[in-house]
Amino acid sequence: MHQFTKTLVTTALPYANGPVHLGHLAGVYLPADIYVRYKRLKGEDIIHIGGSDEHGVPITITAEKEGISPRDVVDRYHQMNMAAFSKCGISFDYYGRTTSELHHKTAQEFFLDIEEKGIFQRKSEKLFFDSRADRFLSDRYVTGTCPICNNAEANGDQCEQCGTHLSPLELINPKSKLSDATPELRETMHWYFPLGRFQQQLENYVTQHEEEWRQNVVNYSRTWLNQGLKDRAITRDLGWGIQVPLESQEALGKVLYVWFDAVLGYISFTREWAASLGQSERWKEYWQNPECRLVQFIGKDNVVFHTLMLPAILMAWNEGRQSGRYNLADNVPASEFMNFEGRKFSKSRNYAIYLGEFLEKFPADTLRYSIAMNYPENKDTDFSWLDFQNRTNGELADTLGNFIKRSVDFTNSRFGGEVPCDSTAEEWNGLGINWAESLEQLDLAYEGFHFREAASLGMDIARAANRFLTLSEPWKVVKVDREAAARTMALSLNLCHALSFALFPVIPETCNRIHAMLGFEGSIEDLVTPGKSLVAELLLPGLKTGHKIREKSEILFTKIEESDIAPELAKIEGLLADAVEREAGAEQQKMEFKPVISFDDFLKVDLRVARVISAEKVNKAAKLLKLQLQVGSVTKQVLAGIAKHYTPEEMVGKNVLIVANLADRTIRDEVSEGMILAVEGADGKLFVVEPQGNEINGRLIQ
Ligand code: B3M
Ligand code: ZN
Repeated sequence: MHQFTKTLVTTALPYANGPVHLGHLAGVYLPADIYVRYKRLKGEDIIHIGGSDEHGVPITITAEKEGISPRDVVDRYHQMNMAAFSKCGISFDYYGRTTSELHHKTAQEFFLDIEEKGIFQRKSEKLFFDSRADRFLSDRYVTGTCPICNNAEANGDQCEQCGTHLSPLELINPKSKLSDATPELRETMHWYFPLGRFQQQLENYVTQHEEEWRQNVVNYSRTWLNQGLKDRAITRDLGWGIQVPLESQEALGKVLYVWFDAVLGYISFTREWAASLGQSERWKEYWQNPECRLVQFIGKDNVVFHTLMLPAILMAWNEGRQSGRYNLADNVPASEFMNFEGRKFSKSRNYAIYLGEFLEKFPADTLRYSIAMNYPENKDTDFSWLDFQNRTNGELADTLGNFIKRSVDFTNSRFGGEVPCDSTAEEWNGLGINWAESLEQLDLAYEGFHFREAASLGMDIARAANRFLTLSEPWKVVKVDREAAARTMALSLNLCHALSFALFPVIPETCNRIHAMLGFEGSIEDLVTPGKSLVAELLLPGLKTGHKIREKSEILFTKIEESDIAPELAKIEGLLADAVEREAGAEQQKMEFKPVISFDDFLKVDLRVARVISAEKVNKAAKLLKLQLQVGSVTKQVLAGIAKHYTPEEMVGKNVLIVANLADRTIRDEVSEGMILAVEGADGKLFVVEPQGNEINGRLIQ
């Protein structure tokens, strides 16, 4: 394997349009921080770069909703999120913002370089325009009825009800969110990045890392690659963002697409970090140095932007360059999601626990520990208040806290606050822990991004230590065999010491307090020396005879009482009740009948029986089947949203009922020339209406 001498860690830039919640923390920021802190303890050269994503439609929509400017929105949430991260102990080396001057400059440099190489394409297309608001409407500004499930409030990019990705042009009865006007189509020109031009290079890149990357990361990337990479528009008609840096008329009013700019934020912020140290060229040691390993922590919904889009932009930049070439990510540890009391976090429904609010009530380390123990490494996990309470009380307070306090107190009361003797490796192993093995496992866990395992290993040591102290009963033994009690205390104190290092990346503040109780000045970070691994040295018996500990112990964790979490549980019940009500409301709405129509209106509907002669899935539309139907002597192609309920094979040969005179519609570049009828079962399963008998040519007798 490639020998790296440095590591650059980046974390996804949260949109500065709302407070970060525990889901964000669990998926991205805590794992990154644990990793970075561990590597720092090993004396490695590593930096953690993050910041706010301050452009794009999510910001302008929030601004419009609140009646304030986009600038106000980002100022507010940038500060708020930075403060919450800091309170949580997320130790960024730099936390930037994409509205900074240097970031604008960096993104524009990239745009110009790629433009000058002639890589971009320009394409004119018709997009929705709101003439009342005098603006082009990007996807999220259009709402309308979903062509697949009939949800009347589908967004222009996606229908939340059925999950289908849509384009605004596919919506039925589109409306502008800005003015409620029916938008019109207007021609506009945009710059496109031809991802397909890099198809082969990107395939090689993914293949190279296939062994190392998580399965979900490889899968998402492969799915895109297998479908063939398409051109992507990288400019928008929007008043908020980074200007397209060209003088020409056609660039007027156009900004870079937020994802094009945001992924470059990692680079700009590293430059700003270097400048803040007064070493303005130092960022190159991290970005343009093959000996630096790039690790990008993200959530699973951001995978392709990091494994395909950013790499393609960097490949375009690197093209034709001997020097000044950028590194591509070596690993992209994308997490699954952490749910909250069995449901998805949802900012729009306010179903979330916000990090800042949480930390006003409970200490950061209790949260860090609970979340590390529920790290969504390769499957979705759940955060619940009860689990949080149990872990804090049972594991942190009763096991770890209790062990440390008893060790310190008893040494003070019976051994004058000094380590009474040295301990030996044999004694350590007598605890049932093979020390060398534990060290290796811990290293593999932290280095391999298995943070739940790392935290568990630490807690296992605490459990074994606590049990050892209890069973050794030094408070009794000291009366008959002082030397034996001394050995117990020496070993216990050394275990406290070892624990303060083993668990430091997960619960740093607590470990620093243990460090202080053991009689050290300053914090554990102060011991870090470049090139010298504290882990290797200090996880072994390190406190020698005569080492003075602090006279006073402290309680590391206060137990969480039922009354502490009762208001939180009540709040969730309220939120859950709201959700259930909303769902019931939606159900009710479905049962309301549509306005009465005349008999003549009904006769306009031409219902026919048809036979399915072939059926297949539709690319990129998980819900759709493409059916070829025999209707009398004619064949028709119909797209039906039933792929979740029937396989193509099951459909072939069926008689179905269709509306044969419905106007054609184009969905996913495919024409649909009718609609088949289906009914919905109680659990949402669809059943197509299947007329019985062999007569399929007949018109339905109405
Ligand atoms: N802001 C999306 C998100 O918050 C986006 C990530 C940018 S990473 C360059 O999920
Ligand atoms: Zn839908």
